[in-house]
Amino acid sequence: MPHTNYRFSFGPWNISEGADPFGPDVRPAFPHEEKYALFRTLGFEGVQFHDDDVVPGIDGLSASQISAKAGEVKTILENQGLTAEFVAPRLWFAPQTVDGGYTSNSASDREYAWDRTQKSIDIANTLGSKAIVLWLAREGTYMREAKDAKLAYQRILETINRVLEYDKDIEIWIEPKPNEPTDQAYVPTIGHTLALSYASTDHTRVKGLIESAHAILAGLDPSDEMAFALAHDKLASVHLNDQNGLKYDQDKNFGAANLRAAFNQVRVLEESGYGSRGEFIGLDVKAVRTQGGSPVTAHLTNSREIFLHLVEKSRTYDMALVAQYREARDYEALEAYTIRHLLGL
Ligand code: XUL
Ligand code: MN
Repeated sequence: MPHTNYRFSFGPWNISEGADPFGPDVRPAFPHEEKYALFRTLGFEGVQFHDDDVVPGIDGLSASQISAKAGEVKTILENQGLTAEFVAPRLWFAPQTVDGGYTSNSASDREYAWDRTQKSIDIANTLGSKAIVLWLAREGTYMREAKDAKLAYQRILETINRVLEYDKDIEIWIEPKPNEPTDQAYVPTIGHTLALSYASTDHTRVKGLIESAHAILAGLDPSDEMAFALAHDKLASVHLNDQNGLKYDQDKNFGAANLRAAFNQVRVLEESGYGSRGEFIGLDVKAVRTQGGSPVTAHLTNSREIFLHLVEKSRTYDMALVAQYREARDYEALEAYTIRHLLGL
C-alpha cells in the first residue's frame, strides 16, 4: 500500500490564553489573523473554524457583512496557502443556547440555532470548505427530566435533514462527546452518530469526526471508535489528543497519557489508508495553563511530531509476526512484541 502523506490541521482556539473555570487568562491574547501566519511554519495546512472565529460578533451583523468578513478571511487563507477544513456553529455561548440549540425547549432558541447553522454553511461555502462540524455541546441535560429525550433525538435528525435540504453539497460531520458541559449529552458516541447518518435523507453526506478524548470520556477505545467509522467509510476527520481518565475534558498532547492507545489510533488510520483522499489529521490540543509565553505553540508541534513518530512505529510494526501470533492465538507474545516495539528494543 502506498504511504500516505499526512496533512495536519488545528483551530485558532488551540492557541489560547489559558483561562479555565477557576481562573482568568494567564497569557496575553494573540490575534487570530496573526495565528494564520504561523500555521505553515508549524507544519499545518488546514484551519478548523467556528463560525465566529471567522466572523467575530456574528450575531450583530447582516448577511452582507458576514459574507464580506468571510471573504476577507478567505483571502488571508489563500495568501498563507491554507485550507479551511470545516466551519462549526458555536451553539453554546449565546444567551439563546443556555439550554441547547436544536433540542432547546424554547422554539425561538431552536430558531436561533438554525439561523447560526445556516450562517455557518454560508461561511463554509465562502471559505471553500465542504463541511460543517456539529459538536452538540449543550444538546443534552443536567437533569434527565428536563427534556423529552426521544423528541430531542427527533429534533436533531430533523435539523440534519434540514441542512441536507438547504445545501445540496455540504457535508455534516458530527463530533460526538458524552458529557461536558452537560451532565449527559445526546449523541455521545460514533455509534449514535452513524445511526443518525443512516436515518437521514442522504447518509453519504453525514459522517463522523472522532476526538480521542471524547471516546475515552465515554469509556471507549478511540482506535475502535475510529475503526467503526472507517468500516462504514464515514470517518471524515479526527481530533487527536489525549485524556487521563474520567475527568474534565483535558485535550492533552497526543500520546501524552497513553502512548499505546495513541499507537493503535495511528495504526488503525494507517491500515485503512485514512488521509489518502485528503482527510486531515486534525489536532484538538490545549496548552497547559502553567505554560508561559505568547503565542504558545509547542503543544501543537509536539503532538504532530508524536503522531509522525507513531506513523513510523506503525510502518515498522512487523505484520507478518503479528499474523503468526494471531494464528497461534499467542496474544501474550503479541503484547510483549508490541510493547518492545514501542520501547524501541
Ligand atoms: C469540545 C471540542 C470542540 C470541537 C469544535 O470538546 O472538542 O472544540 O472540536 O467545536
Ligand atoms: Mn474537538
